[in-house]
Order: sequence, then structure tokens, then C-alpha cells
Amino acid sequence: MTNRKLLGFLPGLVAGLTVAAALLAGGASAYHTNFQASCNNEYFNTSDVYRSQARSYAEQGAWEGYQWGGGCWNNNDVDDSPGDPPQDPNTRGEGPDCSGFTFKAWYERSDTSDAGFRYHYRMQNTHGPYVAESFKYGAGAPNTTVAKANAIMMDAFASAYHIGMVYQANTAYNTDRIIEAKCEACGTGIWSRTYRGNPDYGGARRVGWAG
Ligand SMILES: [Ca+2]
Ligand SMILES: [Ca+2]
Ligand SMILES: [Ca+2]
Repeated sequence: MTNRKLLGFLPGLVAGLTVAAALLAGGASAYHTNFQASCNNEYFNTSDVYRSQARSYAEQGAWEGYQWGGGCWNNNDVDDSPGDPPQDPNTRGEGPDCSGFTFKAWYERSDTSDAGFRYHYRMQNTHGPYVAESFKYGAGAPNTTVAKANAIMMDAFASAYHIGMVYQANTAYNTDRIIEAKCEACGTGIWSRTYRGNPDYGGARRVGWAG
């Protein structure tokens, strides 16, 4: 290739590479927001935590994203990582999953033998050691089961595949308002659910609330 031809070729090559890079970037930006890159590991141990505090904490997570195996979110009421492939923790999107949301909102510690309380910052990227079914059976020192009829605000209903916390109890009609990290497409929020009357679900409770 002569220099003249090379000079003519280069702009085309650069243009081609630019298009290829844009395609790659465009494909990546549809998901893989890597929201977790901006998260941290900030927390502190605490005590004398009320159910009402836990509910306020959970409320901040409402209307944020959902990330399977995830652990951190901001509070802009926007899903910052929509449309990721479901059940892929490598997408590193915004939001908790159902069990991680419960772990953080219940101020639990990562040591399953420690029932003490811990404040997790929203942007702390932690999921905790429990899956939904762990909560269903009261696994871990901070957790126990409760009869569904006795479940009150900030208790939870847990099955083998999901857990949602009671935002506002309604025992009369078994249609509690539930705060939960629900799914990739629907994110984290507050909805009316019939878990209380669903045989898949049991009552779950965090022990040791101040009130
Ligand atoms: Ca929010
Ligand atoms: Ca958000
Ligand atoms: Ca997501």
C-alpha cells in the first residue's frame, strides 16, 4: 500500500472502528449500567431500633431498581438500571433483591449468629447471608417465624421463592400493603399483595425491635 493509498484508507478505517465501538457501547448501555461501581461498604452497628425506623428505611428503597443478588440503591425514585437480563448478578445494577432488601431493612448483621442491629447505608453494596427461604424458616439469630395471622408492620411473608415486608397490615381481607423488591421489570416498591392468604408463604419476623 502506497502512502497515498494508506492516507485514503485510514479515515475509512477510523470511521469503521468508531462505528464498531459505538455498536459495542450501545449494546452495553442497554444493560450493564454497572451502578454498583458507585456503591460503598459503609455501615455502623446500632441498637434500640423501632419498626417504624425500619419502615422509613425501606420506604427509601421503594421505586428504585431491582438487582438479583444486588445490594445498593440511591433514593431518586428512578430505576437506574432497567432492563438487565434477570437473575444475573454480573449486571451489577441498582437495587436489592427481595431477601437482600429484607436483610438491610431489618438492620441485620452478616454474622448469622449475631442478632444485633446494624445500619446499612443505602449505597452500601451488601446482600447479607439469607435467601427468601431462610427467612421463611426463621434461619439465623435475628430471625424467627410468626403465625401469619399475627404478622404486623415490618414483619414479612416469605416463601421458597420470595419475601415481602408488611408495610401496612390488613388482616381482615388478607390484602396487606407489602414493601418488596419484586422483579427486574417492576423494581422495588409498595403494592397490595395476598401473601397472607397464600399457602406458599409463612410469617417471618425480625426479633429484638425496640418497639
Ligand atoms: Ca425511593
Ligand atoms: Ca434509583
Ligand atoms: Ca435492574
